[in-house]
This record gives sequence, structure tokens and C-alpha cells, in this order.
Amino acid sequence: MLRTKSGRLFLILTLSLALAPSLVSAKGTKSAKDARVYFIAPADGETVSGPFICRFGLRNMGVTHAGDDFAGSGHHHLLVDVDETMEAGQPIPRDKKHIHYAAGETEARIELSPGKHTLQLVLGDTKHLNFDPPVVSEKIMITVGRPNGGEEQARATRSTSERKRILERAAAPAEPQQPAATPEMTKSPESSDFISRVFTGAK
Ligand SMILES: [Cu+2]
Repeated sequence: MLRTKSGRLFLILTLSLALAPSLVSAKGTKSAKDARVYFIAPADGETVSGPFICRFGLRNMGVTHAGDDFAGSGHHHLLVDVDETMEAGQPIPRDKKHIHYAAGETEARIELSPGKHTLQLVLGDTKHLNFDPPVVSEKIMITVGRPNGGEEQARATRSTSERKRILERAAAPAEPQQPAATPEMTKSPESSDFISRVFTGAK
């Protein structure tokens, strides 16, 4: 095993881990000193109704696209109702509860079911890994109320169906007009009768 390059590397790595664990502290991409991620909105304890805009704040580091490897930069992740804590260098899961903003977004429109929810922000590195040390916001709690826009929604639906009806009405007369023009083009029984009378001289 030791004859191979990877074998030797493995031994060195194992020995260094065993002999000097304090020296092997880097578990992921180094975050900037004093880096801080926080919510600009919503506020902790806020009650929102329906969809809301979530604004992400970041200090002492920059926001960039996932895949961009600029030092001291990363992209935001919104954690919804997540209780587990992530270790430094750990990949940030990709599911409904871990939303990646890989295009460097600094705000997002969020829609959650009515009730209480926790929100937390995590900055991830170019490969969606947690920084070392992690750049994680405080966990905030929000309440999503029943949207009071229910009536507004109904009105919007009503006006849409109304508009549809008007359009249908406007379009409807156009069709019968087409066949209405057709009888003029074709000879009626009377007109052909008249022609035959002219030619035969009958009255
Ligand atoms: Cu990500």
C-alpha cells in the first residue's frame, strides 16, 4: 500500500491527524474574520400575511454566484424550520428546507404555510459547503397569518373571469358573420328561377 503515492499520502494524513489534531483545524473554506450574516427583514417575532420579502444582510464578506471562487465571498442559504446545526465544511443540503441562492440573490419572496416558522441564514462557499468557521445568522421566529388578501384574491378572480367573458362576447359575433356572407355568394332558388325564366321567356 505504501508503495503507491496515494498510500503514502494516506499514511501522512493519518499520522498528522493522530499526532497533531490541533494543527488540522481547517475543515472548509476560511470565512472572513468578523463575518456576520443577518436578517434585514422580516424581524424576529414579526407576523406576516401571505408571501413576504426576505432580505439578507452580510457584513465583512461579499455575495457572489455559486461557482465563483473569490476569497471572502459566498452565497446565501435560507433555512426554514431546520433544527440541526451544520459543521464547518459540511455540505448544505438541497431540499425544501434549505434554499440556495446560487445566483447571488440578496432577497427573496417567500411563501410559507400559516403558523409559526423559524428562519436562519447560512453563507455557503463556492461548492455549497459551510464556511470555517460557519457564517450563520441568529434563528428568527415568524408567524404567517391567514392572508387578509382573500377578498382581494376573489375580486381578482372575478375580474379575470369577467374579462374572459367580455372577450368571448367580443369574439362570438365574428363567427356567424362568416356564414352570413355565404348565402349572398350562392344563388338562391329564386334567382336561378328568374334566370331560367329569362332564357325560356316564361313569365
Ligand atoms: Cu448553495
